Amino acid sequence: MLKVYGFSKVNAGARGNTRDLRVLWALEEMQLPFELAGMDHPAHDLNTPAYRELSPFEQIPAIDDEGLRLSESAAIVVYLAKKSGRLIPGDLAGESQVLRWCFAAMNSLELPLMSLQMLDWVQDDGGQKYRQFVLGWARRHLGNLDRWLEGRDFIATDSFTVADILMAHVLGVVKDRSLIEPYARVAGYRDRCLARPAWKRTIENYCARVEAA
Ligand SMILES: N[C@@H](CCC(=O)N[C@@H](CS)C(=O)NCC(=O)O)C(=O)O
Repeated sequence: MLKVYGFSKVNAGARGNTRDLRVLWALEEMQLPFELAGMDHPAHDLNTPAYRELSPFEQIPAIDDEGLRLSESAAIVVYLAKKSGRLIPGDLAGESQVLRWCFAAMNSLELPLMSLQMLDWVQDDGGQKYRQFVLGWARRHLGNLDRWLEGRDFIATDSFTVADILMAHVLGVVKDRSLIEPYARVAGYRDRCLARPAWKRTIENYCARVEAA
């Protein structure tokens, strides 16, 4: 049985936004059976030699599928898509488009958006020059994403794929709504993905299960 390592307890600020949700959402879309291993972050469940075998950076999510051990949310959702034959096209050209947008979500978008969020967490007033730079970087990529979305419902192909799970999650965890709202197609795309019944079930189950530390 596929085993998924997700949080059972995590700090209140992160609860509801963590990256195990990407994997849980993909599994819900694919209707694949799995067993959940709940990990308590404050109790240091991630900082053991056994868990490091699965996840070298001691992070969530990770999976163990009958001995196939994988970390990195993007690698996991692509693996699950290929395993199930769902949420990824079967041909090389279509698969490449999905991979392209998985990388774009994890790199071109998550990097500036997460960096901005972290700068706001640390509230380092001396970092204003750097913050302005990162803000410009984020806005440039959001603007380009907005243009790409013209006439498109989904990011990589005509139908919903695992690239949309990653991209919608990256956009959805941005706390500062005013950052995304000027990009109407990006905001509409995010809302369209997050309105999917499988996401709603995923986040509901997560909130019922995961404790806030
Ligand atoms: N690139 C990794 C990042 C994983 C990650 O940052 N996980 C966070 C939770 S969302 C984590 O486990 N944080 C706990 C820690 O670093 O101690 C992925 O996409 O899976």
